[in-house]
Amino acid sequence: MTDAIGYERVGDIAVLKAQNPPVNALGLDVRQGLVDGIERAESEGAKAVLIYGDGRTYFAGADIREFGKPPQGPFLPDVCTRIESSPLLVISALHGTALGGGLEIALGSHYRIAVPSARIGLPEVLIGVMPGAGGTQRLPRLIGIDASVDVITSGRQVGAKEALSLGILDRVEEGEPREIGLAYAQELLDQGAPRRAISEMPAPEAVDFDALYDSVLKKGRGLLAPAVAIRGIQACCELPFDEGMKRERELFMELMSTDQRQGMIHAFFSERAVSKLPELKGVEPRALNSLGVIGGGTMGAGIATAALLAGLPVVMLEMTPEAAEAAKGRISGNLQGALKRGKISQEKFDHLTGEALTLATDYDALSDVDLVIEAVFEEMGVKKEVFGKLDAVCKKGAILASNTSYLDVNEIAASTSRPEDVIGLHFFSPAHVMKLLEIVVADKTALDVVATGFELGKRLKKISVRAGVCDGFIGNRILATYRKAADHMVLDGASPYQIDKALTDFGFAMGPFAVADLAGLDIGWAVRKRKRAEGMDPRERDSSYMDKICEAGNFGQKTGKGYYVYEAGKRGGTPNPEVTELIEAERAEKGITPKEFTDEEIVTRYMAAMVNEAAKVVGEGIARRPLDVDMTLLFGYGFPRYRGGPLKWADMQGLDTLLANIKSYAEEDDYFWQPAPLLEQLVAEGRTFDDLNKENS
Ligand code: 3H9
Repeated sequence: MTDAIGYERVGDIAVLKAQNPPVNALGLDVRQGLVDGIERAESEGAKAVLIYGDGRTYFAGADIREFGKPPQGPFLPDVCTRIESSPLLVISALHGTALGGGLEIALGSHYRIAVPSARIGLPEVLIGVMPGAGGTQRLPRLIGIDASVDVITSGRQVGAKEALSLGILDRVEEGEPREIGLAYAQELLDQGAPRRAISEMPAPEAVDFDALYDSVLKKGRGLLAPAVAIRGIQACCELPFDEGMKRERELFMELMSTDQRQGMIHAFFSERAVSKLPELKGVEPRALNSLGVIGGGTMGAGIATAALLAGLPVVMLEMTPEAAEAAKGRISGNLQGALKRGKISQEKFDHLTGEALTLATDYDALSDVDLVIEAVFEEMGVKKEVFGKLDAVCKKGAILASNTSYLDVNEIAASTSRPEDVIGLHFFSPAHVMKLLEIVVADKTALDVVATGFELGKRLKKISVRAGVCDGFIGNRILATYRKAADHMVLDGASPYQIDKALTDFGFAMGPFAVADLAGLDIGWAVRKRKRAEGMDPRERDSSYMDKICEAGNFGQKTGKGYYVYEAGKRGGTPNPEVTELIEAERAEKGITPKEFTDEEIVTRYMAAMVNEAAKVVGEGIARRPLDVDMTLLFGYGFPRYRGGPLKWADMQGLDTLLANIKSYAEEDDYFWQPAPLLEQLVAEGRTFDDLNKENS
């Protein structure tokens, strides 16, 4: 037997204990150990077998790190079948999370008991595959089609209570898994309970699976796995069990070979790796028991809301008592949302808007907080004034953070007497909803201040990404570039609507022009005016058609008109014909003969601009690793998760093809399309961005 499964005998019961920390993933040793354990129990004359997990959980699923490598037997579906076909009574006792292959082992068992805190599920679609060890064949036999479709296509975790009512569990009981499992097994033996093999139960009646497939595919916005899983459930209804298992395996292997699976698994591991920076190993964060927020607009109120929900008391500083009250109103409004969705109780709501939140108009109120985040007007002079005041009142060791989205954090830090305590914490609006947090590390920021930034991110349940100082940090800098590529395509002949459509078809949550309408066109307009006033490089392409839309007071969604026209009460907008006319006029004025762009060309150029700038961001050390860029785009910019992120996508396309595209675009416009030195280097050395991830994690 392998060490991954412990074996003991308690009377007639053979006990198999999974011991493969941290999550008892079903790697080769565990699978082999389970088979060996069942065989030993049978040969030693045990009457029942109890399977449970040591440590924090039952099996959390197949070992995802084995995916993409040649599979080695015993395979998981065979292990489940071996367990089920044992003449002994097999009982699984669940705690922690019984997910994916873990739940499939439990479904191969004849009886299932769990502790109340256990959660079960088939989350395979969330990593781009589908249940591949009988999940689509056994679950529908046990709980029917509707509930199976819900559990399998959502990948959600189901609590023990619900799982009991669905019929997935036979019993829920407080206690240690070993103890409750042993007692249950003994009880079943005493009763002479029969072996219950789910594979022998009748399959549910078939439904219109084609229609179900189509609707699930549509809902997945390009993600294939949930729809393909429907075909597995279909096989359960239409084929005998053994053939259904074969069909499931084929479908599983089909998904296993897709780029989507690679993208999703890259996202899974990267979202865990992103906050683990080699330089922070062993660095203790500073104390973090209270937070100050300066400025109670949408952003400041969102940050305060997130902090309150995470259990941190907040001091909210505003200019006047009226403004402070208005800030409190915004925070209460945000928390109302949480209250309505049942995330917090009325009592908690009262506490968070009561004693946990202090309103202030005097900087002295911040003298004792551990960390202050300013979210005031985005102007260097204003920021420096705020930091000067903070420097004067905050206690020694307090962390002074700016929520700036593009200003120079080094310059802000230099305006204080304690630059080592200054950091950028760039939240995304609405800050209590958006998952991304850019932690902007300035030249002199102390390591334990960086560690505290990550600690804050963890408590607020954010995906925290380390960024260096530059205009726009990681996300907004890359956004500015791919947005420009889209603008250039508009001047050259594509319409904003075709571009938005091509990119949402690619999987983005929204296209760049719909995003601009949402963010407010006044932002881009102000940037264009500033850049023109500062003097633009003559080689840089500029466009002014949207200025006219803005001059007429149209700033996008908030005014009802921008690239699109919005009607009250309707989701999304329709193309604004004025924009099309203005674009045509500008092309004529500039002497541009518009050309046709295919959707594919649009995506190729847009992505090339994104990847090229991302490679510059990594090459300059603004992002430590390619995966930091990937997670920024995924969690802050609506990049499709199933493509892994721009640099994972680039690896899968082939970096040489990408570089060749960039070089061909540079023949038209060598100012905008300067290839990133890092990209050229990787191509020359035959390496990938993922190689860099591995070398730097
Ligand atoms: C499957 O089962 C397919 C089958 O149907 C068919 C096969 C033929 N493998 O998340 P955490 C690591 S597909 C390998 O930080 P938490 C994780 O990377 C699988 N490693 O803890 C991390 O490592 P590190 C279906 C795994 O408490 C450490 O464990 N199952 C796996 O916040 C701790 O994880 C799933 O998709 C794995 N399966 O959350 C479940 N799982 O310390 C995926 C975790 O080096 N897992 N690791 O960073 C999860 O959802 C969460 O990890 C879990 C724990 C809820 C279990």
